[in-house]
Amino acid sequence: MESLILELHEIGAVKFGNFKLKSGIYSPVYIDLRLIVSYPSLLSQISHTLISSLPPSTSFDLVCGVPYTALPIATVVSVSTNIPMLMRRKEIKDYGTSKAIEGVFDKDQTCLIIEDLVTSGGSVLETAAPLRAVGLRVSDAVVLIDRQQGGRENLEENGIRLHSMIRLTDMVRVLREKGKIDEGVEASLIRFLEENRRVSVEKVKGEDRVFGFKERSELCRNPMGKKLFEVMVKKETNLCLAADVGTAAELLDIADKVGPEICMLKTHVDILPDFTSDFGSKLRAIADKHKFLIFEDRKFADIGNTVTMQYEGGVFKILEWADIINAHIISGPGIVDGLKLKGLPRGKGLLLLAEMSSAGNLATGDYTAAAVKIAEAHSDFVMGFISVNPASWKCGYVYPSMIHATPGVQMVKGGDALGQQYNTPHSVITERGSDIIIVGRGIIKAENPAETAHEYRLEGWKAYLEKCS
Ligand code: 5BU
Repeated sequence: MESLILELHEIGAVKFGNFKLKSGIYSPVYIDLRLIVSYPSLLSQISHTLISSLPPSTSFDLVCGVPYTALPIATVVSVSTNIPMLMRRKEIKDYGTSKAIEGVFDKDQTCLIIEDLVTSGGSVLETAAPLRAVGLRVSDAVVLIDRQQGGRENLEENGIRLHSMIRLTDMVRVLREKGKIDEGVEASLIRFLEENRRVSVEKVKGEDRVFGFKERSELCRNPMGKKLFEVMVKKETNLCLAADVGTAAELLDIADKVGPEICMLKTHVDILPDFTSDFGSKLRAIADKHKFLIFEDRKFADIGNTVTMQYEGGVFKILEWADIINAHIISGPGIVDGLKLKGLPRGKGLLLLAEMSSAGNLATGDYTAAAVKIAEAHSDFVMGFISVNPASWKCGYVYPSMIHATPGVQMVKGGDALGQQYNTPHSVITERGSDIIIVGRGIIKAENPAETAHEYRLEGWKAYLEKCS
């Protein structure tokens, strides 16, 4: 290890001074491992040592390097161990097959992530998300240098064990012992690490670009989530109409009028006095005509066994016609298992209620974080969340494949007499970090709902484009 550290210093991959990092903080040390491609024997030595430094209990079927610096390391590891490699695309092409993960794999295989340097762990998580989204297991990551600034803890919280070959403090100690740096530099580095013990993933990611809907559709494991992203991109709309009208006849009428403007139509089927068994097929015909998805806002909340019956049976037979449903997590993850049992074989999707829009609601903090955990453990069926302010969530990294839909939206901020709270489309999409605006009375009570829907659609989409740029 000593000779490796000395060689990295020798080639100028480790520099001391005052450097501005991606997170905005100043560091007395800068490490640039991109150089190693110019030193084949060093690259080979690093790759061999990385793999032999793993605990013997670490098992994996595939390796994947975090782009770009770790790609050559992963390649050498793959060639020398004969373990197949995958590649994660940073930019997803919009032609050809447009895959986020290149290479051959089976679902449920385990993939080891290889990285050159870890600070917060944000880059490892960005690679873990699309790997997990296609059904691979990611439980370990191996890194050449750990800057000891919270990466290990941030990754642990996301179910990834970090194995590091060299810790920054060890590297600095060796360099000082070998007379490459003096005690003052070592002391300033130790002070720096004390002061910057934990760089949050958000801080580092804050400077990263926002994933676009097209890219995110490639990351979806749930087919309905993928479809929704695709509809949004194709129709250029992130508007969902909450069709809370008095009768089924009125609902079908407004669905046809507003259909061209929306990506999704939200129903409360149990408020329709004239519901008949052909309601579903009539609404489906309109949805197919205008290419939007149907979301029944049923808010399931019971135990797994009961919700299977509520979903499939009764008068409404929601499973037959709704593309998307939602559920509270108050009863625990069994509710997702129950709904999944019926919905997944038919390609349906589920939104979990992570937050609510009404004043004084209890879906906050740890409850919201629990919804995220459950969603990520069931990302084959859960396509996203009902969210109100996902930008404020303190639960760390949320898969970009998860879609956020937000109710409580009107052109002006305010509320109703029964606790509903409204935010504007712009604030919901840009400041609050959501993807879809759900608008009810703002459209259905307007004089001309189709025209008003058009205005909401423009506002919502403009805000999305602004966020991307
Ligand atoms: P409004 O007319 O835009 O206030 O209608 C909002 C719709 O969204 C309505 O159908 C509610 O049932 C639904 N909703 C909500 O307002 N707040 C929530 O937290 C959830 C759903 Br979940």
